[in-house]
Amino acid sequence: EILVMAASPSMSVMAQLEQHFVCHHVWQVAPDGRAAFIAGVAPNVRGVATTGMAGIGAALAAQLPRLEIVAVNGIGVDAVDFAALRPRGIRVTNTPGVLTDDVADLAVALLLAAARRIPSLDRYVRAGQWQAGMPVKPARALRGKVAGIYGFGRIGQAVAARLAAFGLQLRYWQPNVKEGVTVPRAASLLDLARDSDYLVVCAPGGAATRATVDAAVLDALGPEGTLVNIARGSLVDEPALADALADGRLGAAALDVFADEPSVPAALTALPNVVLTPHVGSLTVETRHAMGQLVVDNLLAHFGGMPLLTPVA
Ligand code: 8YV
Repeated sequence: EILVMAASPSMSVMAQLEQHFVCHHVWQVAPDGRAAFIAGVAPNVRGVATTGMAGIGAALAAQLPRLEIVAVNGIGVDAVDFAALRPRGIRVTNTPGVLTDDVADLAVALLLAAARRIPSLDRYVRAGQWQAGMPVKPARALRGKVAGIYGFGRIGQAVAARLAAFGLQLRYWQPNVKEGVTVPRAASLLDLARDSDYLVVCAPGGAATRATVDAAVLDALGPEGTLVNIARGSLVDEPALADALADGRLGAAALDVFADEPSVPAALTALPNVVLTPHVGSLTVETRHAMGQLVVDNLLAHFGGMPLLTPVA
């Protein structure tokens, strides 16, 4: 029996889960009834299929005495409480690789949307301001500018490859040196921000990166700088970001992820120089199918006594 925390948009994935497992669909239950629902089925649950954002906390894990595997439908495992799972030998899988291109595409789309002010120009056209002859301020060209990539894993490198085609110069920073790449590494995150016109956050969430994009980093990025975040909201000091944008100490921000999803601070939604999307980096038909298939295949491998396809070390 498995707990399914969220629906997959892939019908085939949902059908396969139903075919192979007794599924308890937590997402079908109204939020205020979920605790009782889980308590009712908990004794027989041996697997959990969850999202990158929801993960699994210590409280839920403690409720599931027969839990063997947690299959995360995402790359980020920052919401998985490994301290609660490891002593019990509970295995964790995620979905690396299959979402890289779509997440990188969204990072570039957000960067372009902020740079060319597409959302506010869309509002301008719809509001009839073009016909009214209202002036449009010219944007800044991308070519020759510097994009700094914070976190140079699969997604960071895919973002860099795309941005190179726009004539942007590239730098990256992460704590460990990436071997075999031609993009230069900055000496620190602060240096990366200082050198960059665009800072693209592609690093994992979790305690090690929490609020590392702080007021000092945002000030280093500066009044002509733009922050793009497709990783986790936890990496950014959100109140400091809203202040920097409101004061004009930071030029713009384009954000797919937030500290406390699905709430987005009013201080951000009120600003015109902010582009917002609701955590949709991997939300394409193709990628969500591939992610869901990995969830299914990892669960089948585990319960079939086979090696996991994509275990988290
Ligand atoms: C999804 C994600 O939002 O991969 C991740 O870490 O955050 C996203 O792909 C989520 O995990 C979908 O289940």
